[in-house]
Amino acid sequence: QKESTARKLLTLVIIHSDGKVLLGLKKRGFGKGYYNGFGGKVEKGETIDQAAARELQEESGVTATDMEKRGILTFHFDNDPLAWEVHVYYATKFLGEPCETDEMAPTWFSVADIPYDVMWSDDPLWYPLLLAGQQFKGDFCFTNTTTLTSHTIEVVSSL
Ligand code: 6OG
Repeated sequence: QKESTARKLLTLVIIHSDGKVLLGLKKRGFGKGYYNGFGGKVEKGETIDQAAARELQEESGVTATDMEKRGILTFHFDNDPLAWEVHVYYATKFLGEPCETDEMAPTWFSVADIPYDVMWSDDPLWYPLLLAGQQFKGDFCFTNTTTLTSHTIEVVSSL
């Protein structure tokens, strides 16, 4: 992606520990009612890595100690001229206990029970790559905010 392309930068952290994935039920704002990893917008003056750590802490109460970037997902919404570039991080180790916050109610799911029917429709397309340890880039077009109309996804050797 060209550096000059206007876009919004966001983060998303998935914790995978003991065969389970930590997801939060979003209680307010964008994606309310969906389970998702923890994340949000990158703020002025912080790096993308710092934003990922901050949003994870704010929304779940835990601090990941082995977080690695694994994917870059670009979302195009028909009602937003700016593309959303979501940097996806993966971690297996963390400090603290997940706790419910104003934004998210955290729950552990076995990999076989990941609730894709109450998640964004792009998720089943890239979670298997993430959980298999691969790095990936994806592009997704949505209409009416939540209907996925087209996508491309590729495994990459570096991000
Ligand atoms: P806040 O509004 O909470 O940031 N996000 C998406 N995650 C998935 N899995 N699929 C999508 O498909 C998404 N669009 C946005 C990025 C929004 C959070 O939601 C994620 C952020 O973690 C369209 O600050």
